[in-house]
Amino acid sequence: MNLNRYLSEKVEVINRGLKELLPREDDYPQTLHRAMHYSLFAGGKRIRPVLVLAASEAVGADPAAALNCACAFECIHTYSLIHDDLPAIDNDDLRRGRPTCHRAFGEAAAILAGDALLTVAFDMIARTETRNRGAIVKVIQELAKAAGSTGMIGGQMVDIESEDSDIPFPVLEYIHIHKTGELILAAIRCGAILGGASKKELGALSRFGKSIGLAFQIADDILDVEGSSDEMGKNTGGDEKKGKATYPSLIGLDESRKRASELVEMALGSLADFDGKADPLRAIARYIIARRK
Ligand code: GRG
Repeated sequence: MNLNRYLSEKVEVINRGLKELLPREDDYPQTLHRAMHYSLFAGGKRIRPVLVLAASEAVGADPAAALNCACAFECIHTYSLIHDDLPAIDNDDLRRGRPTCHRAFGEAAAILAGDALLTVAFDMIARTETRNRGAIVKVIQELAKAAGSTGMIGGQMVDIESEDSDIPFPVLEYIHIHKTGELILAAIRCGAILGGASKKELGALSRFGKSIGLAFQIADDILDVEGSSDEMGKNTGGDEKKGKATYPSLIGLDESRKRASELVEMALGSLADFDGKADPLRAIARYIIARRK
């Protein structure tokens, strides 16, 4: 399958969905809505929403029913980037190839734009047109848990508390799984749930999601060492400067690459019982460690 074509088709659908579901840029209060649009439409890869749609397809469903949910994942991801870049956290100037939200709009507007993106995400899911309201409640629960204190925010907290200290490997793994892995896993689970996955399919897709979620953050650590700031659209080398524990800093670059490849192989193994409809998921898993941005 042609992954580039698949990704660009899906990104177009997702961007159209986001524009329809979000308040417009010129809606009052304009500063807030402009800041939300500025960060959302800055050219992110849209991996999480694409995973929602691809998981739905893998279980044989029409991905259109999962579009609102896909857009919600991108809103939550973008909010996390805006807040992560703030002076109180990473204090970064560049994101997705342009000045960070707080550099462009000021710190207060950036905090509020992040808050508003987090909130609107749940509204988007609630607005899904479906008779299966049970699935909607389940998806809201999955997303809230993955984004909250026992998921992404929890991982971020431990990450911040671990700066400039020698942490043991299990703590590093906790950070990666929670800060990044949980949202990726939830994107896949939510797409599958909305697509009507059986218990067995959901179990296999969850194993797939856990493996690629961790592989994604290991690849991100490697790219922070080896990637170019131009391609990444953000300043690389920041982990070392900030004294962050990463896979390369704890186990070295070669071992990190090996671990990421093993995780992708494990992910592909989890899809053994799926037919060609899971090919986009297979291709995304391989892309996660091959990407340059
Ligand atoms: C509430 C103040 C406050 C802060 C929260 C939740 C949070 C801060 C941060 C989340 C943690 C985070 C940013 C993890 C990094 C995950 C990661 C690898 C991001 C990059 O994702 P890509 O490569 O980026 O998918 P694009 O730009 O392509 O979407």
